[in-house]
Amino acid sequence: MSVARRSVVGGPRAALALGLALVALLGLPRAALAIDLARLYGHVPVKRTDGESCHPYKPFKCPEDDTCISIQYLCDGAPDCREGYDEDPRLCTAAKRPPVEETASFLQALLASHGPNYLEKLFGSKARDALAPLGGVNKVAIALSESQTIDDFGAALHLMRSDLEHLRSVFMAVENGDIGLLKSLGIKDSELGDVKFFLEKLVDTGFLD
Ligand SMILES: [Ca+2]
Repeated sequence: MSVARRSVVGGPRAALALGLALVALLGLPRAALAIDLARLYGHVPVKRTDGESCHPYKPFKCPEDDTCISIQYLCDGAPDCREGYDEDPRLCTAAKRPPVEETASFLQALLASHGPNYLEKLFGSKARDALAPLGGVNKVAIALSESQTIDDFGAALHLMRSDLEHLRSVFMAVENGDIGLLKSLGIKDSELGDVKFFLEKLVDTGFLD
């Protein structure tokens, strides 16, 4: 997909000429011209040299260098930043997941409702004391956001194999539409919808692959 995009026939010069011709033909306003050209040139990263912030057309700044790229080139399968940061699997996985702060609030709400050891039912014995042995709620939320698969999640938090397999069985039950297992874990009827939605969102973004 991105390979085709990157082999624009005639290169940037021809693309510019085409863009100008189209603008002249259609009489597009200035703003449209700017957006058009930005998109045509989007595959050429801009190197910043003046220390100023990125141009609005290319708002994403690569962390390891001064290159700015268009949002469209994040996680598109082709590296644009030096070191390929824009294709970092953790970044690209997190982009598909609920925001970390949302996940953290969700876990906090379950702990507030059921007590500090409640999440042992999901994540196993290391999830007692409000997830302290796992590094705390935020660390677990970040791992849920960035881990491409449940095995990556287990590795990130050093979960025991048996705990990981239990968690996998919970996810698989949800994937198969079996909410009986969630109920058996003590999740309240009023929470079932949210818990199911949360787990499904992870499954939908490759957590069980
Ligand atoms: Ca890219």
